Amino acid sequence: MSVSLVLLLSMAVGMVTVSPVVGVATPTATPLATPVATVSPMVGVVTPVATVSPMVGVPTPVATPVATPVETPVATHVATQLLSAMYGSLSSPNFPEPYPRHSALRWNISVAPGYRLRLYFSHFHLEPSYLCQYDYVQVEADGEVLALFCGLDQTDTEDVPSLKIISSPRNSLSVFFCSDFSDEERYTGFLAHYSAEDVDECSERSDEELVCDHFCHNFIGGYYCSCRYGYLLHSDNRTCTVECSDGVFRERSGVLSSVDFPSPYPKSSDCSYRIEVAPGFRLRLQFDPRFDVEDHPEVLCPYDHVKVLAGSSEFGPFCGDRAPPEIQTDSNVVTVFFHSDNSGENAGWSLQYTSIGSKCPALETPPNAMLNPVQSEYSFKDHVLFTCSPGYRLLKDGETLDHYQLDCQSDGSWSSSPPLCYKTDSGRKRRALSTILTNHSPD
Ligand SMILES: [Ca+2]
Ligand SMILES: [Ca+2]
Ligand SMILES: [Ca+2]
Repeated sequence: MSVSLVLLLSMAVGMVTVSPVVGVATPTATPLATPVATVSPMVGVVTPVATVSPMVGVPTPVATPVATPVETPVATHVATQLLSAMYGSLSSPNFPEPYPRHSALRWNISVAPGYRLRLYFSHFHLEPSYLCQYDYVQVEADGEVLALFCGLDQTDTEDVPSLKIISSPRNSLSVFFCSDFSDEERYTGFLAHYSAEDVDECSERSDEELVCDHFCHNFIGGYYCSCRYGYLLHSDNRTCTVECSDGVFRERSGVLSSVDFPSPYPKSSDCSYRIEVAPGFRLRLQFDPRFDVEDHPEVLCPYDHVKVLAGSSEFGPFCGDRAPPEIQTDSNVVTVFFHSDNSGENAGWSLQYTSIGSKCPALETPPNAMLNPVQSEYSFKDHVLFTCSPGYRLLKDGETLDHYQLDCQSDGSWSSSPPLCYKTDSGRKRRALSTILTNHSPD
């Protein structure tokens, strides 16, 4: 029986022919089956992994072939059957009669995605052997061995299926049956049944992520997702996104935040918030300390981020759990961009914006003049009224005036240059009227 082991090992190490290992070249080394069923198809069909893995547990496999093979092995052709029905059965050759020696059969079962396969054996009667070296049934899925069975009863080294149900992780399953050269006893083989069953994707989560962002609906053969009111299902059919890019903030100050702040913000969303105040004002942004935007320990904001665009200046990207510092822009138009990817639960951000006018340069008080109001600094929309000390009158652009107003303009410049005060002369003819105007002028 070790000859079959030699055969399998020789296949595992990639040897194409059997005879050099066996050392007994006889005519019967040629396959007895159809000429097509030569050694090569066997080597080609039985993948090295599948062949080697049941052998892994064999102690000192190299030493075993030393036992002189008495019988000549016959290379076996692996007959492969493809099964795609939603249910069915499979059995050893000649079942319920004893199975022949030198058999190798494979059933590849595959159904539509959204199903998994259940397999169980209603009859199992194979030649027993230590670690199932001789005759065995191996169940595989996605290249992994799910089970290796042989024998009649469960032992320390042999596993029988009994009433066990084998479930495939996905929608395919492969069963491999192999019998070696010896059949000194009669074994009736096996009968197995399989059926496809729905995968409940909604209750089975993968990769720590919910299958659906909001609501999951299972159905036979698949599932679908839906979103809470106010959200839209993203084109990934999984995450729920929002419309968040319309509307312009025009008030001089205000608050804006990520959707649902401080509840987790929507996934797969690209939001832009535009703030637009009158020209001459400069916007200042102050983030709420409760800042929480998904980040990465090494890469700068690869998932979600906030960015601020103000004129030609860009601030950010910002992410993490620390609020960005106050942002003073030079612009009256600011756009706040917020991008979120398709995973994670983070509280988001909120910010308060204020606008301050452009500052005008400090004013020097001309001799004998008075300013009202007197401030340490003046900004857009501030006004300053000039008057002259008693006995003096204003002269501006060749005109004599009682007072003169300067406006701090949107671009941070004064509307004109300051006027001058000059001492009144002896124009007595107009004095009475001038005095009234100068001293009592209410405007
Ligand atoms: Ca056997
Ligand atoms: Ca389903
Ligand atoms: Ca995220």
